[in-house]
Amino acid sequence: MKKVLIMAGSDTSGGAGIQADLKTMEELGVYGMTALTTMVAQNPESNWAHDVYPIEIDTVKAQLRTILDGIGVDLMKTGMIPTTESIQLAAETIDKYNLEAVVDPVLACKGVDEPVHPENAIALRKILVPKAVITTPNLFEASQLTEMPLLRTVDEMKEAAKKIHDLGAKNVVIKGGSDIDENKAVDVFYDGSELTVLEGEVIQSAYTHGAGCTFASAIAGSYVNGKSPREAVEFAKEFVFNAIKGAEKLNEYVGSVKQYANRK
Ligand code: PXL
Repeated sequence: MKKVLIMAGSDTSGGAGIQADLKTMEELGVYGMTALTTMVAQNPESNWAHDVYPIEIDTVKAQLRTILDGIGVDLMKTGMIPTTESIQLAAETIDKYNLEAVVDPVLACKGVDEPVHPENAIALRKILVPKAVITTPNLFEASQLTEMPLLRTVDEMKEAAKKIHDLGAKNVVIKGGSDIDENKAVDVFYDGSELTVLEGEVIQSAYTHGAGCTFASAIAGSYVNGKSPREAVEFAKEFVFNAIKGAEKLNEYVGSVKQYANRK
């Protein structure tokens, strides 16, 4: 059984964050352990606004100690890390334990196109993304990491993937979703030698909360189980497609993807 350290935030509504990570890894037969960095609570009285409650750094360190000194892991996966201090801690942890890390450079929850904390974009760019074995930015995060305007074309995605690789990330997949072409789900993958455009079917669903976390965790889970980075990305694309296909509405604001829709 492969073991993964998930260093990420809790999505109280259950759809994204460590909840999505653990559900995804369970489907892949991977044992996930969590170092919680922050809690996100959504406010039903204010249009489901996302309020972020960072966890004290010593508490994060205590969780990392349990997982790394107490048990040990085969891979690390990062999600929402709310402060530059905790981003620094993630990077130091990778070095100290000589870990491979799948880095999902979460900067804001879905639908936000301004960084809530611009200093976090800089810290991810300078400190954490350079250490990734695979990193999975969406269009907004890729533009923040590269200091490019919001990406709008496949050519811009390719340029950004090369720039993010130049930062140090060994493999980069930029998630275009349906924002590049409304008829196709377009992602760009770059491993330092070959640029690949991955196209999939688009599902029109208003309830896709948690798709990004699920995608990165499916990459992490299949990579730690032995697939190459490129195979892991292709696997994850299909996994998240099925999860979105099975998505369900939870309330008037949000729904959730369904990882177990992948069960045979
Ligand atoms: O989807 C990004 C995301 C990541 N992590 C946590 C979240 C969200 C969005 O809601 O709450 C904890």
